[in-house]
Amino acid sequence: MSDQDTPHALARAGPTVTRVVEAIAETAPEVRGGLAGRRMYDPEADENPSGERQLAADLYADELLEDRLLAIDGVGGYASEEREELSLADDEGYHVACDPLDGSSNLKSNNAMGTIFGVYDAALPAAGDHLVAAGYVLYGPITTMALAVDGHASEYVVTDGELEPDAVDLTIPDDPVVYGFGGRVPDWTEDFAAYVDAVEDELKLRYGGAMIADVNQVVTYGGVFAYPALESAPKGKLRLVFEGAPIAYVIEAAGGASSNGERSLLDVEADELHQRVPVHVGSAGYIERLERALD
Ligand code: P6P
Repeated sequence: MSDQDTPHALARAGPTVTRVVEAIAETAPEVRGGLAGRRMYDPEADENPSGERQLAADLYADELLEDRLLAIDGVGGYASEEREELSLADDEGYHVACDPLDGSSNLKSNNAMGTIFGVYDAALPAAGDHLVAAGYVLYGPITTMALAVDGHASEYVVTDGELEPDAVDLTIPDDPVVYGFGGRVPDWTEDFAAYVDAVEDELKLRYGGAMIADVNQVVTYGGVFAYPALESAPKGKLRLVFEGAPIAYVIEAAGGASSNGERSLLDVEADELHQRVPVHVGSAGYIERLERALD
């Protein structure tokens, strides 16, 4: 099948998943348009289930997505980083997990951020091997979506809420260029720090504080992103169900690899909805080296 005949990711999705992805794209202009007036912490909100203060923009995006996604026939549940419990619309159907505004702390500094989503064919919390689709909307200079369905990843430009295929076959380049590692250097474990010493001799630093913006650099240029286990936080910072597994699903569909330090993030059991996990994703060679370094 020639390239121009290769079906893009959304063309491989069934009717419900297609509607979920289209609804997230349709919501993107409203989310982006609502950011300017919502850069402050919501005075009524306290903290999200991970103990992080919530911006008005976090809650705004979360409410929009819950409303639009639970209205879709075939979607039984919605969960997000911003709310303690799962919202149920039906006792069957797909469960959609969202990080409504990943990297919202970048709003104050006007840097990139976005929405992460995962469509699970099981009740949440569920492991990444229950994902049937996953992706992220990136609010950068332009609004894009990276989407993976059935092991195939594509990139779209989102224009007025419509998806326009930009890269039908989204693949991590063979020659890695960039790296980005979260957490404070003194808080890295000795084994991870030794791995970084090698990587920083080979690649150049790209770290902006919003996972999907940093991951999108890795997808675009090749390399590795990690928010590793820390001495002060052995499980790292990022959430498995909302961030780690969906991003791993996209990265692995794009020909890369993921790891919690030992195995693919898609194979990590999900015992709690908001459980954290060390996240390492990117070019397969760097993930293999990471697992050897932490072994
Ligand atoms: P730090 C954003 O808050 C986030 O959850 C991820 O998007 C990002 O990778 C990480 O936290 C940034 O954390 O410690 O660098 O502020």
